[in-house]
Amino acid sequence: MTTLTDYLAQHSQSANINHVIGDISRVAIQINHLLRQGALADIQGEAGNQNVQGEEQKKLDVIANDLLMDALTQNTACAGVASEEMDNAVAANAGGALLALFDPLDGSSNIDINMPVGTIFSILPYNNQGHTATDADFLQAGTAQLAAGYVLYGTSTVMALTLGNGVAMFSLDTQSNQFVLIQQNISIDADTKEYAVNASNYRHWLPAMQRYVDELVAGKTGARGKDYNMRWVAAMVGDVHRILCRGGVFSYPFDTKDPNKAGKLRLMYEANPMALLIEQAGGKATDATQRILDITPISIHQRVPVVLGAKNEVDYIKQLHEAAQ
Ligand code: AFP
Repeated sequence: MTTLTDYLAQHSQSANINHVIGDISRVAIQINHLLRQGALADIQGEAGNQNVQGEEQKKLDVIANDLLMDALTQNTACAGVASEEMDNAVAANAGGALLALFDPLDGSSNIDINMPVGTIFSILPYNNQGHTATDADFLQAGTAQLAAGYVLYGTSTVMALTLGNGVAMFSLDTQSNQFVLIQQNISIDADTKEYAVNASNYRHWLPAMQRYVDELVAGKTGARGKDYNMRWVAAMVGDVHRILCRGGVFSYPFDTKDPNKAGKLRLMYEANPMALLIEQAGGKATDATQRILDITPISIHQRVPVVLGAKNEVDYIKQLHEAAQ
């Protein structure tokens, strides 16, 4: 049996990264416990306030955020912490070598209906050691990430982790309260017959995305010549996990619903960590035309269209978008 601690000791060169991932895993175990208690732990329902994105916060969004913030701001390796739920990054230990970013509870509309939710995290180097970290220190492209992953609270609780050299998966052993390695060197097939997209936004998409989904819906009778299946978890963690397990393509594409938003998902603590995991498993992650990991961020809460998963399918979507330009 290889625990997460054993795996980090064997595969990571950095005690700082191990320290941060260790704290994230301990908080994930606490969040898991609260989720399993459900209504009995008074974690369901609205918190009664909005986050910086103007979204209603759920009680568990706030609780999960506070638990991660408390742990990571006290972590000596962390110079700063940024979260979906906080307007600005929070400075931690100026001597720290790392910055941590997270979405404490992805898919929070799933909490009250007993569906999967997750925690997403990204770890960046801190290049200004000795000084108090600010938002500007976080504005590094996804290629700079030193580690990234998620914890999926599903039928079992699973962590997917990359240290930039492949993807490993760990399952939470609720007897010993430890994450235990279940799979390494995860690899996504280049082709797929399964896609994930919220088709209720169809009328707001670009013609290239509409054409792509039209072709999938046409199945054997259309240009792609094969039938496709569709799945939508409404928590990106769940959809990305399915892709790491059995392949597929996921998109939250550009839409014109709100002209101020380039897409729904957040670059720095949703798209970037997922893009690193997907690439490390042999897949691709783009905004439809450009590699997600190459995007230079201009704000910690910036949004980005996302197309990720099976390499050939992501390339095909890119071709359709480029042909339409
Ligand atoms: P939250 O950030 O509110 O938890 O939303 C989850 C999410 O950002 C992403 O995880 C899902 O893929 C997507 O939203 C679901 O969005 P729809 O509401 O369009 O189904």
